[in-house]
Amino acid sequence: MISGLYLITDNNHDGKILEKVKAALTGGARTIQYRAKEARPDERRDIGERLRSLCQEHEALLIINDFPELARDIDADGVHLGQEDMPPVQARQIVGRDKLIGISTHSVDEALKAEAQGADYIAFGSIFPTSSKDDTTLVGLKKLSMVRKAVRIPLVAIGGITPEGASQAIDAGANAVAVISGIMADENPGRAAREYALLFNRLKALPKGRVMTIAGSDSGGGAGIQADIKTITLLGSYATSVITALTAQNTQGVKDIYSVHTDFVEQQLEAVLEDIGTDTIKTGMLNWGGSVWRIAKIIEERSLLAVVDPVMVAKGGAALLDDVALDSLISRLLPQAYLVTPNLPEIAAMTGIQPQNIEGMIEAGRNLQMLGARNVLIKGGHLQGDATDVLLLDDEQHLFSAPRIDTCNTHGTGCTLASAIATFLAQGYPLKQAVERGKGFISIAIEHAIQIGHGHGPVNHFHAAMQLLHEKGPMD
Ligand code: 3NM
Repeated sequence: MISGLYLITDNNHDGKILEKVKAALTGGARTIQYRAKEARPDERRDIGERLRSLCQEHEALLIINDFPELARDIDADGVHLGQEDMPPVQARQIVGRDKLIGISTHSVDEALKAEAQGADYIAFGSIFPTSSKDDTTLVGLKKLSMVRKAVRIPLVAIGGITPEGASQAIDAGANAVAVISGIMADENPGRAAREYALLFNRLKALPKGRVMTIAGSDSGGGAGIQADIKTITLLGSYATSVITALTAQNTQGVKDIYSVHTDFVEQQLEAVLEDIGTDTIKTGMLNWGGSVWRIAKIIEERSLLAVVDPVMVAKGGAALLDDVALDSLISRLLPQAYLVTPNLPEIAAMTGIQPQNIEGMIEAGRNLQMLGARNVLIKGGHLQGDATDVLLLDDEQHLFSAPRIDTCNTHGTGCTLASAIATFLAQGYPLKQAVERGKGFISIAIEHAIQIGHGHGPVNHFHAAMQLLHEKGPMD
C-alpha cells in the first residue's frame, strides 16, 4: 500500500542519486520512484538494482517510472505510468499480477478512468506550481479533495510540494506526497525527508509523536529535563530523555553541577534510539564539547530533526556550557540543527552580533544560517517592549509578537518553548505552525506563572496545556 513520503529521483546529474536516496530512506521515505529518462539502459539497470537493495534494507517500496520491463527484470515493486503510456492491463502483463501500477492523473475524470482500468494508486497533480516538470497542469488542493471523494485507491499528491503544502495535501486526503526537488535539491536530503515524513504523524491519535530531550536535570523542576518532559507530556507526545548533567538547583540559582560523562550520554541516546526511536530531538544544556560532538554525529547519521536551544548561561549566571563545548556547538551541532532557538545573548556569543532591534535580530539570524543552521528562531525577550521573536526560514521571515508580561517567574521559558516546538513538529505540524503554537503555549505559561520558591519561579505548563487543548487549532 502506497502511503507516507514518496520520493521521486531526479536525473543523476551530480552522480549522487544513491547517496541521496539512502539518506531519504533513513529520513523516512516509504516509496522511491526511480525516474530514469536520461539514463543509458545499462546505467538504468545498474542503478535500479542498487535502489532495489537499498529499498529492501529500509522496507520501502521501489517503483520504476515508465519502464515496465525494467521493473520486471529487477523485481521492483511496481511501475508508474503517464497518460500517454500503455494502459494498465498491458503493463500488468509485463510486470506481473502482484505488482503495483500507478498512473499520473490531472483531472477527476482521469482519476476515475485510472481506477476503472485497474490502477493500484494514482498520482494527482500538479498541486502547486513546479519547475520540475514542464508539461503539467496546475490542479490545486480543491481538486485534490474532489479526487479523494471520487476514488478509493491510494492517492499521491504531486507537484511543488513543500512541507507546508504537504500538510495541506494530507488534510485534503492524500495518502502520500510525492517530492522531487524538495528533497533531491536539498543539501541535507535525509533531514529534508524527515521533515516531510513527520507530517504524516498528524493523522495519528493522541498521544502522538516521540520527542527526545537531551538536557540537564533541574532539581527545582522549573527548567531542563523536568520542564521538557512536562511540556512534551502535557501537549500529548511521548517523552524520552538523555541527561547530560545533574544540577543542584532551585528558583534562586544553580548551586552545583555534576556532569555526566560523554560515554554515558551516548549510551543513553543509543539505548533509546535502538528500541523506541524518536520523531524529534530537543537539545538544551549540553555541558561538554565531547557530548556535543557525539550528539551531532548521531543526528547526522540518522537524519534526525533537532531543535537546538543553545543554552549557555543559567538565569542566575552559572555557566552551563564550557568554551570547548561552545566551539563544538558552532562547528558541529549548528550544521545538523533543523531549528536553533537562541536568545539575544546566545546569538551574540555565536555570531559576535549584539542585536538592538528586529533588524539586528534578522542580521544575526542570517549569520547563524551561514554557520549552517537550517532555520533560526531568535527570541527577543531581552529587548524592551513586546516580546517579539523572529523566525528565519530559507527565504522567508516571520515575526511572532506577544505582549510583555511583568513577572520575574520566567525560569525555564527557553526549555519550554523549544520543547513545545519539538513536540508540535513530532505531531505533524509544519515549522511555522509549530513555532506559532509553541509561542502561544509559552505566552500563556508565562502569563499564569506561579510563585513557587523565593527566586525566579517556573512557568505554568499545566495551565497553558489545558488552555491550548480546549482552544481550536488548525488540526483539531
Ligand atoms: N509529475 P517537484 S508534477 C514528476 O503533475 C511530476 O504529474 C507531475 O516535482 C504531475 O516535487 C511532477 O520538484 C514534478 O515539484 C514534481
